[in-house]
Amino acid sequence: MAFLIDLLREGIKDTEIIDISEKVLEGGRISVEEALKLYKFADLTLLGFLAEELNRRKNGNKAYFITNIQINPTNVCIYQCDFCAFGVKPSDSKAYEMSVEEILTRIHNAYQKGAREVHIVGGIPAHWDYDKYVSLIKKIKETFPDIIIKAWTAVEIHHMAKISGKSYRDILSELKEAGLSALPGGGAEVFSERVRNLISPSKADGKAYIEIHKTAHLLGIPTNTTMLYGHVETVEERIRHMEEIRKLQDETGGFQVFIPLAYWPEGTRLGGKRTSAVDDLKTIALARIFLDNFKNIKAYWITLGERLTQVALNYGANDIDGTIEEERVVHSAGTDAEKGHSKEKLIEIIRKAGKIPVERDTFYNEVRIYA
Ligand code: V47
Ligand code: SF4
Repeated sequence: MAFLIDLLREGIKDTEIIDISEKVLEGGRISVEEALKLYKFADLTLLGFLAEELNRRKNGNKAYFITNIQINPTNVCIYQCDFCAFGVKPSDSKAYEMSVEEILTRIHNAYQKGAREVHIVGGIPAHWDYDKYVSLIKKIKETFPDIIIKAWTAVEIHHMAKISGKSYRDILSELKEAGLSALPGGGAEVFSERVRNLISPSKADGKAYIEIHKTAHLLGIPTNTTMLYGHVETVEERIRHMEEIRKLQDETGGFQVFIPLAYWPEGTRLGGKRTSAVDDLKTIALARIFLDNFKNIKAYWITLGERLTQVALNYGANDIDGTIEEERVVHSAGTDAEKGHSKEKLIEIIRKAGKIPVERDTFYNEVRIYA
């Protein structure tokens, strides 16, 4: 350790950056201000070095993937967030809704190929009642008892509360009873009120998102969590977002993984530019350094593409998500990644990044190590 710190002192002129780096290497928790300094003034290579050192202490040389299927049951959505090219009005020529039979057939096909998780996230149509959300979970669980269901974001849970008059607690308990095992992390965007008012003023806000995840944790439902970055937010707003997440994790320990989602602008009302690779890597690295109470940081291959995902696995990330089969949300906004990948391809992506591929389940239990 002393050797690493001496090395830093030799290479870096800025004493504040050296002090923060020393704190990180000694396992200390950095403040919002320190994180902001690191993002603004530390080299990308220094951030990567610090993040990867912390990652290796927690995860060794392993990187995770899962054999799963993502289902986006409908793109019809009452909210129309400005950053989203997926959600459309019912009258739109691109509008679709899968029948329950179609959803079951898709899951059946993926199950035949070894899928152990179904991840459900979609639009929020006005005509779905509360029972539709619960009965879909029940039907999937009855048909595929050993598949794990990770479904409905906090935005959907908040909407269910509005249309049913039930509490978050009752809704999550009923979904759990029906067969839901985990919540995905979508819908977090950036918690700042300023940002929410600009990009998605009417859906569940940051406070509701945190309350729903906390309620899930207290009911024994683990959850994932995200941050959509690279649109109108400042770097400080990103770090404050991660601070809220770090606080709840201290309280409950119920988050399994943090997933920074790079914004894709094509076809959105918000427009703008794609994030740069440097910003993507800095954001992943900073998440690893700032979120000292997280074991897992995901480099989502759908938003980063295969090559940058490989670099991210050496900048603090230890997970790349899964086989997916057919992703539609980020593909509507122009990502050039494939729609899904075979398990063999994910193993190759991880191996070529210099890491040991490990197949995991939804809860990050190791299923098979591909040494
Ligand atoms: O909530 C929407 C984001 C999320 C765009 O929990 C966009 O394991 C980029 O949350 N550019 C849905 N992103 C996906 C999601 C997710 C994905 C993978 C794994 C997990 C997990 C969760 O996609 C939405 C929104 O934040 N999104 N539009 C866009 N233009
Ligand atoms: Fe609807 Fe979700 Fe897209 Fe917003 S991000 S428009 S809530 S599908």
